[in-house]
Amino acid sequence: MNLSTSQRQIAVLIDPDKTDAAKVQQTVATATKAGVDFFLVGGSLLLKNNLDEVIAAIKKSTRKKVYLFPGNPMQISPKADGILLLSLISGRNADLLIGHHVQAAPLLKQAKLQIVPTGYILVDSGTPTTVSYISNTTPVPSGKPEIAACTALAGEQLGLKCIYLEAGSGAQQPVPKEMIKAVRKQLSVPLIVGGGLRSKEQIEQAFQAGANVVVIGTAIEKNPAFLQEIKDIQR
Ligand code: 1GP
Repeated sequence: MNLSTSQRQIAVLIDPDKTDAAKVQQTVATATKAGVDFFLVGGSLLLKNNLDEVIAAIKKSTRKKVYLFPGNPMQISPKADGILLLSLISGRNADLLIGHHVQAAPLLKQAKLQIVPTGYILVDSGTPTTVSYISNTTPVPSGKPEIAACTALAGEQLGLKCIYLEAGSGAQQPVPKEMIKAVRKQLSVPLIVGGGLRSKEQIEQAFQAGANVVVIGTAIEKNPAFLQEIKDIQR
């Protein structure tokens, strides 16, 4: 993955539970034509156990890179190009800070994936999201940009290579622009923003506030035609 603070990239999140091999090929082909930069694959549960199959289908439809965005340590596939190795630095759940990483380490080494050490910051979006429930952690209050900024800075000081500000998949409200700005001001590593982005304006606003990557999942699952609007996004 070529993450950089001077770029504005769009990533599409594919949840393998919400698609199948045929459907995903169509989505990915359309997304590639629309100028999407790379794909993330992962979900909270993976009820269908189809991770390898979905990544193989994506790879048939695009030459863009595919990165794992794992909801748990079982979601590792050597078919991907790399992995966002997430440490949930906004929470105080030891398993999500380091425990799962220990369990996954030997498998990850064998898989020879590009590893992107990522500080994952969960932000309150008004109502509980799957990630807040499953992670059993308290999100950063949305009106406290300074907490998010200090958390991101601590992550960078610990050596993490990027920060992901996450409102949660399907969030009612995306991460506020004031929080993106405050985090961007403190950071020198790339900033990924996702969760609840469902309009062209919200995505442009996230870029203007300082996001280097925006991640879109639910809006495309619900309305694949939204990919047409992505073409026109000001970057
Ligand atoms: C979730 O940030 C991603 O981890 C994408 O969220 O599904 O709300 O677009 P949405």
